Amino acid sequence: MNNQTERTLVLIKPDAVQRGLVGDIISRLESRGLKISGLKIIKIERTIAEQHYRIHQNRPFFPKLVDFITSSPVVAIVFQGRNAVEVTRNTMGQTNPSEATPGTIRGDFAIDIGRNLIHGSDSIKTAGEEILIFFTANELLDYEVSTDPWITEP
Ligand code: IDP
Ligand code: MG
Repeated sequence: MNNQTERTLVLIKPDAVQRGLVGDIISRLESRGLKISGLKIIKIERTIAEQHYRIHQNRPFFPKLVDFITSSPVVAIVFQGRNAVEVTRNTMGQTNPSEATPGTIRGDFAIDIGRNLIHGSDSIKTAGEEILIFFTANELLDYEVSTDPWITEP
């Protein structure tokens, strides 16, 4: 992985899995130019969810957030590419889907902050921590594809 490449954690949340939006969400991030480094479908355990969302542990919505994210399977993905953290965040759209710009995932498919379809790490530091919660090193691949120089200027 060259030093301009970042990795970020995406969780396609239970609402998106139940609504059949997994393919569309992956497709938007993939066609943006991000590469899948790791991917799996999992049912998140409560202790893992509490760890992942620990920054929000004192917020009133925390119990419902943990209930929701553990209620049904999620698709966990590590996306890799230049500015992967920022690119993923702006492809997702604002946290509250009612404020998210049309053209973003949340802006096109959601209306409720408690059903906003996707998680993406909010900084490079957070991404590093979150990836470790969901993936082991040998589950993450770094590989080249022939389109690399057509997506990212070397
Ligand atoms: P993010 O997912 O855009 O990074 P955060 O502020 O990190 O947003 O919040 C984590 C998740 O907690 C959100 O995606 C959303 O599902 C939920 N959440 C955040 N704020 C609220 C709220 O005010 N009410 C209900 N749920 C919320
Ligand atoms: Mg967040």
